[in-house]
Amino acid sequence: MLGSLVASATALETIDERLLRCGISRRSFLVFCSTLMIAAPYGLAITDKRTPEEVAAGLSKVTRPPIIWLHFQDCTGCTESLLQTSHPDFGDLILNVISLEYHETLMAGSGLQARQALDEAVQKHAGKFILVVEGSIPTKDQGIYMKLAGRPALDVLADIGGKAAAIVAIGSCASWGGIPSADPDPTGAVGVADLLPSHSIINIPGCPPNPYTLLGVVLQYAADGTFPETDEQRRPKFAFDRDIHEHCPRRAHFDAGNFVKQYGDQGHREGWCLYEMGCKGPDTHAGCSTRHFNEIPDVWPIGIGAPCIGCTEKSVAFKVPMFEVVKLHTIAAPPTSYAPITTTRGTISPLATGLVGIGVGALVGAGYVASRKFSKVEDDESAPGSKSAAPKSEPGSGSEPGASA
Ligand code: FSX
Ligand code: SF4
Ligand code: F3S
Repeated sequence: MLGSLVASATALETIDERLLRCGISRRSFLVFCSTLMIAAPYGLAITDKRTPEEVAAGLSKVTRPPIIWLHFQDCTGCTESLLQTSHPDFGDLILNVISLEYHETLMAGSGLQARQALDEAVQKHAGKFILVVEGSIPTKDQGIYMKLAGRPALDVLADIGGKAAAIVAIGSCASWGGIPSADPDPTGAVGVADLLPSHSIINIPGCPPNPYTLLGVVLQYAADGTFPETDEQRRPKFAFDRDIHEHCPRRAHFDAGNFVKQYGDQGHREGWCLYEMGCKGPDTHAGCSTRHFNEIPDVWPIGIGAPCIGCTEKSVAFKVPMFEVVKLHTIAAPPTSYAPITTTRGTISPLATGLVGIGVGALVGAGYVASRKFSKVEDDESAPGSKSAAPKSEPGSGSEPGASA
Protein backbone atom coordinates (compact mmCIF):
# COMPACT_ATOMS: atom_id res chain seq x y z
CA MET A 1 0.00 0.00 0.00
CA LEU A 2 2.74 2.44 0.93
CA GLY A 3 4.67 1.47 -2.19
CA SER A 4 1.71 2.35 -4.35
CA LEU A 5 1.50 5.76 -2.73
CA VAL A 6 5.09 6.45 -3.67
CA ALA A 7 4.59 5.23 -7.21
CA SER A 8 1.38 7.22 -7.66
CA ALA A 9 2.96 10.60 -6.98
CA THR A 10 2.10 12.70 -10.01
CA ALA A 11 1.68 16.47 -10.38
CA LEU A 12 2.33 18.40 -7.21
CA GLU A 13 -0.77 19.51 -5.37
CA THR A 14 -1.36 21.56 -2.27
CA ILE A 15 -1.74 19.54 0.92
CA ASP A 16 -5.41 20.45 1.05
CA GLU A 17 -6.09 19.26 -2.50
CA ARG A 18 -4.32 15.99 -1.83
CA LEU A 19 -6.11 15.29 1.46
CA LEU A 20 -9.49 15.99 -0.13
CA ARG A 21 -8.72 13.79 -3.13
CA CYS A 22 -7.57 10.91 -0.91
CA GLY A 23 -10.46 11.20 1.52
CA ILE A 24 -8.27 11.97 4.56
CA SER A 25 -10.45 13.28 7.35
CA ARG A 26 -10.11 16.80 8.65
CA ARG A 27 -9.89 15.36 12.14
CA SER A 28 -6.80 13.26 11.30
CA PHE A 29 -5.12 16.32 9.81
CA LEU A 30 -5.87 18.38 12.92
CA VAL A 31 -4.37 15.63 15.11
CA PHE A 32 -1.27 15.72 12.88
CA CYS A 33 -1.08 19.52 13.26
CA SER A 34 -1.37 19.25 17.07
CA THR A 35 1.45 16.68 17.14
CA LEU A 36 3.58 19.00 15.03
CA MET A 37 2.86 21.86 17.44
CA ILE A 38 3.97 19.72 20.38
CA ALA A 39 7.14 18.63 18.54
CA ALA A 40 7.97 22.21 17.61
CA PRO A 41 6.47 24.46 20.26
CA TYR A 42 8.51 27.44 19.05
CA GLY A 43 11.16 28.28 16.47
CA LEU A 44 9.26 26.87 13.51
CA ALA A 45 7.30 29.34 11.36
CA ILE A 46 4.51 26.90 10.44
CA THR A 47 3.67 26.02 14.05
CA ASP A 48 3.99 29.54 15.42
CA LYS A 49 0.21 29.71 15.85
CA ARG A 50 -2.25 29.51 18.72
CA THR A 51 -4.37 26.54 17.67
CA PRO A 52 -4.12 23.40 15.51
CA GLU A 53 -6.85 24.93 13.31
CA GLU A 54 -4.57 27.90 12.54
CA VAL A 55 -1.64 25.57 11.80
CA ALA A 56 -3.90 23.51 9.52
CA ALA A 57 -5.13 26.62 7.71
CA GLY A 58 -1.54 27.67 6.94
CA LEU A 59 -0.35 24.19 5.99
CA SER A 60 -3.25 23.31 3.72
CA LYS A 61 -2.15 25.94 1.17
CA VAL A 62 1.40 24.60 1.02
CA THR A 63 2.40 22.62 -2.07
CA ARG A 64 3.47 19.11 -1.06
CA PRO A 65 7.27 19.15 -1.09
CA PRO A 66 8.82 16.67 -3.56
CA ILE A 67 11.30 14.50 -1.68
CA ILE A 68 13.90 12.11 -3.02
CA TRP A 69 15.16 9.86 -0.23
CA LEU A 70 18.48 8.05 -0.60
CA HIS A 71 19.76 5.26 1.63
CA PHE A 72 23.46 4.80 2.18
CA GLN A 73 25.07 2.97 5.14
CA ASP A 74 22.16 2.77 7.57
CA CYS A 75 19.81 0.40 9.37
CA THR A 76 16.64 2.03 7.96
CA GLY A 77 15.64 3.05 11.47
CA CYS A 78 15.05 6.64 10.34
CA THR A 79 12.50 5.46 7.78
CA GLU A 80 10.91 3.08 10.26
CA SER A 81 10.47 5.79 12.88
CA LEU A 82 8.80 8.02 10.29
CA LEU A 83 6.37 5.46 8.92
CA GLN A 84 5.83 2.84 11.63
CA THR A 85 3.48 5.07 13.54
CA SER A 86 1.30 3.69 16.30
CA HIS A 87 -1.77 4.36 14.14
CA PRO A 88 -1.37 2.97 10.59
CA ASP A 89 -3.50 5.84 9.25
CA PHE A 90 -0.84 8.24 10.39
CA GLY A 91 1.80 6.70 8.12
CA ASP A 92 -0.64 7.19 5.23
CA LEU A 93 -1.32 10.75 6.22
CA ILE A 94 2.38 11.59 6.35
CA LEU A 95 2.80 10.25 2.82
CA ASN A 96 -0.02 12.52 1.71
CA VAL A 97 1.45 15.61 3.34
CA ILE A 98 4.83 15.17 1.65
CA SER A 99 5.40 13.87 -1.87
CA LEU A 100 7.85 11.02 -1.63
CA GLU A 101 9.06 10.66 -5.21
CA TYR A 102 11.72 8.02 -4.61
CA HIS A 103 12.34 5.82 -1.59
CA GLU A 104 13.97 2.40 -1.95
CA THR A 105 12.37 0.84 1.12
CA LEU A 106 8.85 1.69 0.02
CA MET A 107 8.93 1.23 -3.73
CA ALA A 108 7.83 -1.93 -5.48
CA GLY A 109 10.40 -1.69 -8.27
CA SER A 110 14.02 -2.81 -8.07
CA GLY A 111 17.10 -3.03 -10.30
CA LEU A 112 16.73 -1.17 -13.59
CA GLN A 113 13.19 -0.03 -12.77
CA ALA A 114 14.42 1.60 -9.57
CA ARG A 115 17.30 3.25 -11.38
CA GLN A 116 14.92 4.67 -13.98
CA ALA A 117 12.52 5.88 -11.29
CA LEU A 118 15.35 7.77 -9.63
CA ASP A 119 16.51 9.35 -12.88
CA GLU A 120 12.97 10.40 -13.74
CA ALA A 121 12.29 11.88 -10.31
CA VAL A 122 15.54 13.87 -10.37
CA GLN A 123 14.89 15.13 -13.89
CA LYS A 124 11.28 16.06 -13.21
CA HIS A 125 12.02 18.04 -10.04
CA ALA A 126 15.57 19.25 -10.73
CA GLY A 127 16.43 22.26 -8.61
CA LYS A 128 13.17 21.95 -6.66
CA PHE A 129 13.29 18.71 -4.70
CA ILE A 130 14.51 18.19 -1.16
CA LEU A 131 17.06 15.41 -0.97
CA VAL A 132 16.77 13.42 2.25
CA VAL A 133 19.87 11.34 2.92
CA GLU A 134 19.73 8.46 5.40
CA GLY A 135 22.98 6.71 6.26
CA SER A 136 26.66 7.55 6.11
CA ILE A 137 28.84 7.65 3.03
CA PRO A 138 31.94 5.40 2.85
CA THR A 139 35.02 7.28 1.62
CA LYS A 140 37.82 4.76 2.14
CA ASP A 141 39.36 3.13 -0.96
CA GLN A 142 37.52 5.47 -3.37
CA GLY A 143 34.21 4.63 -1.74
CA ILE A 144 34.04 1.06 -3.03
CA TYR A 145 32.28 -0.19 0.10
CA MET A 146 28.88 0.96 -1.08
CA LYS A 147 27.57 1.22 -4.60
CA LEU A 148 24.16 2.01 -6.09
CA ALA A 149 23.60 0.69 -9.58
CA GLY A 150 27.36 0.28 -9.93
CA ARG A 151 28.20 3.83 -8.82
CA PRO A 152 29.92 4.55 -5.47
CA ALA A 153 27.64 6.32 -2.98
CA LEU A 154 30.15 9.20 -3.09
CA ASP A 155 29.37 9.85 -6.77
CA VAL A 156 25.62 9.38 -6.36
CA LEU A 157 25.54 11.95 -3.56
CA ALA A 158 27.63 14.48 -5.49
CA ASP A 159 25.42 14.05 -8.57
CA ILE A 160 21.95 14.09 -6.99
CA GLY A 161 22.93 16.47 -4.18
CA GLY A 162 24.04 18.96 -6.80
CA LYS A 163 20.56 18.96 -8.38
CA ALA A 164 18.62 19.33 -5.10
CA ALA A 165 17.21 22.61 -3.78
CA ALA A 166 18.31 21.60 -0.29
CA ILE A 167 19.50 18.53 1.60
CA VAL A 168 18.29 17.09 4.87
CA ALA A 169 20.69 14.64 6.52
CA ILE A 170 18.36 12.44 8.55
CA GLY A 171 19.84 10.48 11.44
CA SER A 172 23.26 10.49 13.04
CA CYS A 173 24.79 8.41 10.23
CA ALA A 174 24.00 10.99 7.54
CA SER A 175 24.81 13.87 9.91
CA TRP A 176 28.38 12.81 10.72
CA GLY A 177 28.92 9.07 10.22
CA GLY A 178 27.00 7.56 13.13
CA ILE A 179 27.33 3.85 13.92
CA PRO A 180 29.33 2.98 10.77
CA SER A 181 31.96 5.55 11.79
CA ALA A 182 32.49 3.97 15.23
CA ASP A 183 36.03 2.76 15.88
CA PRO A 184 37.64 1.12 13.86
CA ASP A 185 35.54 2.81 11.15
CA PRO A 186 36.35 0.25 8.43
CA THR A 187 34.73 2.19 5.57
CA GLY A 188 35.81 5.75 6.40
CA ALA A 189 32.17 6.71 7.00
CA VAL A 190 31.30 10.41 6.95
CA GLY A 191 28.19 12.59 6.88
CA VAL A 192 26.73 14.61 4.01
CA ALA A 193 28.06 17.98 5.17
CA ASP A 194 31.61 16.56 5.31
CA LEU A 195 31.40 15.99 1.55
CA LEU A 196 29.24 18.91 0.40
CA PRO A 197 30.08 21.63 2.93
CA SER A 198 28.85 24.56 0.86
CA HIS A 199 25.41 23.09 0.07
CA SER A 200 22.25 24.06 1.90
CA ILE A 201 22.21 21.19 4.42
CA ILE A 202 20.39 20.71 7.68
CA ASN A 203 21.30 17.88 10.06
CA ILE A 204 18.65 16.02 12.05
CA PRO A 205 20.74 13.61 14.13
CA GLY A 206 19.34 10.87 16.32
CA CYS A 207 19.50 7.11 15.97
CA PRO A 208 16.74 7.30 15.00
CA PRO A 209 15.64 10.94 15.10
CA ASN A 210 12.18 12.14 15.97
CA PRO A 211 10.19 12.06 12.71
CA TYR A 212 8.30 15.25 13.52
CA THR A 213 11.54 17.19 13.41
CA LEU A 214 11.95 16.11 9.78
CA LEU A 215 8.32 16.90 8.95
CA GLY A 216 8.61 20.33 10.57
CA VAL A 217 11.78 21.14 8.64
CA VAL A 218 10.55 20.04 5.20
CA LEU A 219 7.14 21.64 5.64
CA GLN A 220 8.67 24.98 6.61
CA TYR A 221 10.95 24.71 3.57
CA ALA A 222 7.95 23.96 1.37
CA ALA A 223 5.98 26.85 2.89
CA ASP A 224 8.51 29.65 2.51
CA GLY A 225 11.79 28.25 1.16
CA THR A 226 13.66 28.66 4.44
CA PHE A 227 15.12 26.28 6.96
CA PRO A 228 14.58 26.97 10.65
CA GLU A 229 17.46 28.53 12.57
CA THR A 230 20.29 26.06 13.19
CA ASP A 231 23.11 25.68 15.71
CA GLU A 232 26.82 25.34 14.89
CA GLN A 233 26.28 21.66 13.99
CA ARG A 234 23.52 22.53 11.50
CA ARG A 235 20.84 21.12 13.80
CA PRO A 236 17.49 22.96 13.93
CA LYS A 237 17.41 24.84 17.20
CA PHE A 238 13.71 24.23 17.76
CA ALA A 239 14.49 20.54 18.33
CA PHE A 240 18.04 20.60 19.73
CA ASP A 241 18.24 23.65 21.96
CA ARG A 242 17.68 21.85 25.25
CA ASP A 243 19.49 19.07 26.98
CA ILE A 244 17.79 15.86 28.00
CA HIS A 245 18.87 16.16 31.63
CA GLU A 246 17.24 19.56 32.20
CA HIS A 247 13.81 18.26 31.20
CA CYS A 248 14.07 14.61 32.22
CA PRO A 249 11.17 13.20 34.23
CA ARG A 250 13.76 11.35 36.38
CA ARG A 251 15.55 14.59 37.23
CA ALA A 252 13.97 14.73 40.68
CA HIS A 253 15.65 11.41 41.49
CA PHE A 254 19.01 12.77 40.27
CA ASP A 255 18.58 15.77 42.55
CA ALA A 256 17.60 13.52 45.44
CA GLY A 257 20.56 11.19 44.91
CA ASN A 258 18.42 8.19 43.91
CA PHE A 259 20.42 6.24 41.34
CA VAL A 260 19.83 2.91 39.63
CA LYS A 261 22.86 0.70 40.37
CA GLN A 262 21.96 -2.30 38.29
CA TYR A 263 19.34 -3.19 35.69
CA GLY A 264 16.36 -4.74 37.39
CA ASP A 265 17.17 -3.52 40.89
CA GLN A 266 14.47 -1.90 42.97
CA GLY A 267 15.52 1.60 41.90
CA HIS A 268 15.28 0.60 38.24
CA ARG A 269 11.80 -0.78 38.80
CA GLU A 270 10.82 2.44 40.56
CA GLY A 271 12.07 4.72 37.78
CA TRP A 272 15.11 6.23 39.50
CA CYS A 273 17.84 8.19 37.71
CA LEU A 274 20.06 6.27 35.23
CA TYR A 275 23.11 8.55 35.56
CA GLU A 276 25.29 5.89 37.18
CA MET A 277 24.29 3.42 34.46
CA GLY A 278 26.04 5.70 31.98
CA CYS A 279 23.15 7.99 31.01
CA LYS A 280 24.50 10.71 28.70
CA GLY A 281 21.47 12.97 29.24
CA PRO A 282 23.57 15.73 30.88
CA ASP A 283 25.72 15.96 27.72
CA THR A 284 23.01 15.54 25.09
CA HIS A 285 20.93 18.11 23.25
CA ALA A 286 17.63 16.71 21.99
CA GLY A 287 13.95 17.03 22.69
CA CYS A 288 13.27 13.37 23.51
CA SER A 289 12.45 14.00 27.16
CA THR A 290 9.40 16.03 26.19
CA ARG A 291 8.63 14.80 22.65
CA HIS A 292 8.22 11.06 22.63
CA PHE A 293 8.23 8.60 19.73
CA ASN A 294 5.41 6.87 17.83
CA GLU A 295 2.75 9.09 19.44
CA ILE A 296 2.92 6.95 22.59
CA PRO A 297 3.58 8.61 25.95
CA ASP A 298 6.89 7.57 27.54
CA VAL A 299 8.21 5.87 24.41
CA TRP A 300 11.78 7.14 24.41
CA PRO A 301 14.98 5.55 25.79
CA ILE A 302 14.84 6.83 29.37
CA GLY A 303 11.04 6.46 29.42
CA ILE A 304 11.43 2.71 28.92
CA GLY A 305 14.27 2.37 31.42
CA ALA A 306 17.39 2.60 29.21
CA PRO A 307 20.05 5.27 29.65
CA CYS A 308 20.37 7.92 26.94
CA ILE A 309 23.43 7.05 24.82
CA GLY A 310 23.72 10.61 23.47
CA CYS A 311 22.69 9.59 19.96
CA THR A 312 22.25 13.20 18.80
CA GLU A 313 25.75 14.28 19.84
CA LYS A 314 28.69 13.79 17.48
CA SER A 315 31.23 13.62 20.29
CA VAL A 316 29.21 11.26 22.50
CA ALA A 317 27.28 8.51 20.71
CA PHE A 318 29.39 5.60 19.50
CA LYS A 319 32.47 7.41 20.84
CA VAL A 320 32.05 7.36 24.62
CA PRO A 321 31.54 3.82 26.02
CA MET A 322 27.89 3.14 26.74
CA PHE A 323 28.25 2.61 30.50
CA GLU A 324 30.89 5.30 31.13
CA VAL A 325 29.60 7.94 33.52
CA VAL A 326 29.82 11.45 32.02
CA LYS A 327 31.21 14.43 33.88
CA LEU A 328 28.77 17.14 34.81
CA HIS A 329 29.94 20.14 32.78
CA THR A 330 26.94 22.31 33.40
CA ILE A 331 25.54 23.42 36.71
CA ALA A 332 23.69 20.34 37.83
CA ALA A 333 23.05 21.61 41.32
CA PRO A 334 19.43 21.80 42.33
CA PRO A 335 18.28 25.25 43.36
CA THR A 336 19.04 26.04 46.98
CA SER A 337 15.91 28.06 47.46
CA TYR A 338 13.41 25.26 47.97
CA ALA A 339 13.33 22.10 50.00
CA PRO A 340 14.75 18.83 48.66
CA ILE A 341 12.42 16.18 47.28
CA THR A 342 13.09 13.85 50.20
CA THR A 343 13.88 15.35 53.58
CA THR A 344 16.75 14.13 55.71
CA ARG A 345 16.02 12.64 59.09
CA GLY A 346 15.86 15.04 61.97
CA THR A 347 13.70 17.92 63.03
CA ILE A 348 13.43 21.46 61.79
CA SER A 349 12.96 23.90 64.61
CA PRO A 350 9.82 26.04 64.63
CA LEU A 351 12.13 29.07 64.61
CA ALA A 352 13.81 27.96 61.38
CA THR A 353 10.43 27.20 59.82
CA GLY A 354 9.23 30.63 60.79
CA LEU A 355 12.26 32.30 59.32
CA VAL A 356 11.71 30.52 56.02
CA GLY A 357 8.17 31.77 56.10
CA ILE A 358 9.11 35.42 56.52
CA GLY A 359 11.48 35.50 53.59
CA VAL A 360 14.94 35.28 55.11
CA GLY A 361 14.58 31.51 55.14
CA ALA A 362 16.48 31.05 51.90
CA LEU A 363 19.72 31.35 53.85
CA VAL A 364 18.61 28.91 56.51
CA GLY A 365 17.01 26.58 53.98
CA ALA A 366 20.25 26.58 52.06
CA GLY A 367 21.90 25.01 55.08
CA TYR A 368 19.49 22.10 54.96
CA VAL A 369 19.71 21.75 51.22
CA ALA A 370 23.48 22.16 51.00
CA SER A 371 24.02 18.45 51.44
CA ARG A 372 22.18 17.93 48.16
CA LYS A 373 24.16 20.53 46.23
CA PHE A 374 26.67 19.30 43.69
CA SER A 375 29.79 21.29 43.08
CA LYS A 376 30.35 23.20 39.84
CA VAL A 377 33.98 22.12 40.02
CA GLU A 378 34.79 19.31 37.58
CA ASP A 379 36.03 16.11 39.22
CA ASP A 380 34.60 17.12 42.56
CA GLU A 381 34.53 13.96 44.62
CA SER A 382 31.10 14.78 45.95
CA ALA A 383 29.60 14.64 42.46
CA PRO A 384 27.39 11.64 41.81
CA GLY A 385 29.21 8.93 39.95
CA SER A 386 32.65 9.87 41.28
CA LYS A 387 34.47 6.89 42.68
CA SER A 388 34.75 8.34 46.15
CA ALA A 389 31.23 9.69 46.35
CA ALA A 390 29.41 8.51 49.44
CA PRO A 391 27.46 5.34 48.67
CA LYS A 392 23.75 5.96 48.25
CA SER A 393 21.16 3.82 49.92
CA GLU A 394 19.61 0.99 47.95
CA PRO A 395 15.86 1.21 47.76
CA GLY A 396 14.26 -1.45 49.77
CA SER A 397 17.34 -1.77 51.96
CA GLY A 398 15.52 -0.30 54.94
CA SER A 399 17.31 3.06 54.95
CA GLU A 400 15.64 6.16 53.65
CA PRO A 401 16.26 6.90 49.95
CA GLY A 402 18.78 9.67 49.46
CA ALA A 403 19.45 10.03 53.20
CA SER A 404 23.09 9.16 52.81
CA ALA A 405 24.09 12.32 50.89
FE1 FSX B 1 19.63 3.54 11.70
FE2 FSX B 1 19.11 5.79 10.07
FE3 FSX B 1 20.66 5.06 13.34
FE4 FSX B 1 21.71 5.59 11.17
O1 FSX B 1 18.77 6.25 11.65
S1 FSX B 1 18.54 4.38 13.45
S2 FSX B 1 21.84 3.51 12.14
S3 FSX B 1 21.10 7.11 12.57
O2 FSX B 1 20.86 6.12 9.51
O3 FSX B 1 18.74 4.03 9.99
FE1 SF4 C 1 17.42 11.72 33.38
FE2 SF4 C 1 19.76 10.71 32.70
FE3 SF4 C 1 19.65 13.11 33.85
FE4 SF4 C 1 19.13 10.92 35.25
S1 SF4 C 1 21.12 11.50 34.31
S2 SF4 C 1 17.94 12.81 35.27
S3 SF4 C 1 18.08 9.60 33.75
S4 SF4 C 1 18.84 12.57 31.85
FE1 F3S D 1 18.97 9.42 21.55
FE2 F3S D 1 19.22 9.96 24.07
FE3 F3S D 1 17.08 10.70 22.79
S1 F3S D 1 19.83 8.09 23.08
S2 F3S D 1 16.79 9.11 21.24
S3 F3S D 1 19.14 11.45 22.45
S4 F3S D 1 17.18 9.98 24.87
